[in-house]
Amino acid sequence: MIGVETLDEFVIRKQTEYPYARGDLSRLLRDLGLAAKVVNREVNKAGLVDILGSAGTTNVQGEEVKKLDVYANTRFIAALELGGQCRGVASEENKDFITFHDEVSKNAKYIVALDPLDGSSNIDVNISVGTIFSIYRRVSPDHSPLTLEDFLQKGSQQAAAGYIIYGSSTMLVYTTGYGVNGFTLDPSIGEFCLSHPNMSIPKTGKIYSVNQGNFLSFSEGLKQYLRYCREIDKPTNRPYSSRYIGSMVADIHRNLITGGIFIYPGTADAPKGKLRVLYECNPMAFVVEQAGGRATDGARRILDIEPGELHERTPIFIGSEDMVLKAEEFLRKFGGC
Ligand code: P6P
Repeated sequence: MIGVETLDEFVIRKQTEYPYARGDLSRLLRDLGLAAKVVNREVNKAGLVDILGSAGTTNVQGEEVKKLDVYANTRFIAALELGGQCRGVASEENKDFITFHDEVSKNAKYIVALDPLDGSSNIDVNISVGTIFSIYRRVSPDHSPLTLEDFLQKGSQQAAAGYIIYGSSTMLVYTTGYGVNGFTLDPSIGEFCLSHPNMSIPKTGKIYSVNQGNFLSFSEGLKQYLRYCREIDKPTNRPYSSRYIGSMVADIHRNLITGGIFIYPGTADAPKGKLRVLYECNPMAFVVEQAGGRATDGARRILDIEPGELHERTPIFIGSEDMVLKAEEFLRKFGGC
């Protein structure tokens, strides 16, 4: 019986494989793992304590903020500040980025972009939600206050990225650019344990994931692609199955394991779509690319986008490489994204 390897043990073992690593990133990843365990405890008992429902406020996106959103945001930011490896955070829940000014964090070389609780509209109905994180090295001079440029880096510059999915089990999945590994929380010992080493997304799949309620506002190219998904064609395993949870982390995590494509496109009213570059699309794109998949805005690689603002949005087509390429083919042929 091989022993389980915990996230902390894995991160330390991996660190020894990179002689230049001082352990800062390792400690930062462990800080995120700790916050995830604390948030998981609240998510798992959300129905039992007064933490459900709205906080009575709206966030910078104008979206109603659920109490668990606020709790998760507070916990992750606190863990990052206390951990001392992070100089500052950009969060979906905060209009501007936050700089940590304590003596230890002042020397930190990493910054984090965070969606503390993605899919929060699902909280009250007990459907999986997630946390998404993206880690960069700061580009402004060490010890100086952070600048917006530190956060507006291309996704290809990420040092690490990943997500936590609070579902039937709670998993932490991340990459540092050397493959993707998944850890399942064992509540009996309170540790994330390596359960999905070297994750690899199937080159194709049978699942397409998009909010078809918006079908009439989709481009002609996307409409044609969705018709293609629904056609009967045994040799290509069509019709595909439509699965849409309304929680990006849950939809993409499922496709990472089974194969599939997740699409949140632009529309006439919202040409850049809904999902944010910094703390949703970039980190998920890094993970999926590292697992052998593809992530574009319908044409351009997500990780090549130069963000112009903290909460910038982009259309996203992400998942099994062959499925994303096929969708792009329809967009080129019939127009749109
Ligand atoms: P819609 C959740 O609010 C979220 O940000 C993603 O997790 C999810 O994929 C998407 O929005 C759902 O948006 O417009 O289909 O409800």
